[in-house]
Amino acid sequence: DAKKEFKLQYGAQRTGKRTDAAMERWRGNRFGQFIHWGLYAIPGGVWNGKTYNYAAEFLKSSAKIPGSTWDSLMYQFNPKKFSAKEWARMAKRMGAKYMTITTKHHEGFCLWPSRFTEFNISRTPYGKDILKELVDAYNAEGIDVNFYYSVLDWHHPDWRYDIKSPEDSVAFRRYLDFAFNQLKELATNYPTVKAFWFDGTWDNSVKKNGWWTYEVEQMLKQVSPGAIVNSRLRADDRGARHFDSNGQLMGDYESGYERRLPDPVTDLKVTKWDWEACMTVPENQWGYHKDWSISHVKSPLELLEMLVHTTSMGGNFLLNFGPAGDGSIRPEEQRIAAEIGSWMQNNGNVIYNSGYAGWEKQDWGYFTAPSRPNTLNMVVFNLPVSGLLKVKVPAGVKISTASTGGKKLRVEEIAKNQYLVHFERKWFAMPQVIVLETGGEG
Ligand code: FHN
Repeated sequence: DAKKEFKLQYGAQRTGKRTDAAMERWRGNRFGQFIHWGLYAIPGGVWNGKTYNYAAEFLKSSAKIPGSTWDSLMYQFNPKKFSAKEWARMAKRMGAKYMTITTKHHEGFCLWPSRFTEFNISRTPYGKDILKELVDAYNAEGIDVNFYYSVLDWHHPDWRYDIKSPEDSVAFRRYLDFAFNQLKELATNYPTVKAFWFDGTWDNSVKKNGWWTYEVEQMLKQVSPGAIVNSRLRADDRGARHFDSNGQLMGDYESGYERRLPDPVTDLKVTKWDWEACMTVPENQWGYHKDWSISHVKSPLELLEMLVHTTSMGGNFLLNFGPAGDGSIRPEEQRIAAEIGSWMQNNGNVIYNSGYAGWEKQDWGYFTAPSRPNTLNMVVFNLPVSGLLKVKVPAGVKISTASTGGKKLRVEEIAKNQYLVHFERKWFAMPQVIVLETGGEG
């Protein structure tokens, strides 16, 4: 049955993964820190004494706050405890290799002194270019910086959710020019930026203007050679998002996994392309919320398991932090960074430059494949009480050795394509890594 191919002007630009150095670096980084910071950090989910349980960065809409009231929060933005260097050091200790920051979230407030709107950092009591401080501090720690940009904009008068009249179309065209100019400004003024992370692109207005998403992608790559763009930006001629109407990924990597991960058994299709999952610590809070008792707060180990799970399927993991309005980072987030970091310090090699092994998912945890041939890592989260780990290998593959921390473990072939690795009968506080050396047919 012949599948209909659509002729598209604004569809995917490429089939298969990008293989240039910038993309290899992005892929090898594997672990990133997401930062949501804006005016919403000041009220932190609480308005006139009332706590709103929905996402703190949506407070303006949940508490039905008039635009002018919300916008005047700008005159309170003065983060006395902010230190870009401390944030960057914390990210470094956690093992993050890149950081993605909200230059502008849905509220429309800009963390950089944009010449296209007055609703920006330069008009706050803080006054300085906080984005530049962050870029410099993170880059100095060797961490790549990427820019999050919300196309949806609650502040701009020309933003439209849909185009229902000629007036809408004229206004929205002005908005698209504004956003294009802002993005060009970001790419020009912060030349070390590595990637652009688009959000707020799901409305009909954007879907009806796929050409614009295409042109933005082209422009960013011209101004900032090597720039990487997420699939969330893109819509094609027919309004298809992420994947074009012919099923091809648009942008450089897939960014649809939000607060969820692909299933390691049934969603293996993701291993065919680059992808990134973004994750919150509480259930659904990206910006700072004062009260974290309103939902489950993930533990460092739950998050670490998600990082390993993501690596095992060839994806990047972007873990969100929501600093407070005063620029401090809450103790829960600091603990997460410290605990993940202590494990990453010894075991980061099973994450960085590692990916999908092509072996079946097994009960004790995850495989990750380093770039070195004939080597695989087992990252053990669920150690059986017997201390014996069953390893099912693909047909024709042999395990020659298994070791942990340089110490050899006994490996026993117990059936066709099945081995037993004799590990310890002991309780471990953190996941253990076993390195397998494998051989081919023989
Ligand atoms: O509405 C936003 C949300 O605040 C947050 O920025 C996330 C991050 O992926 N994106 C949107 C929801 O998809």
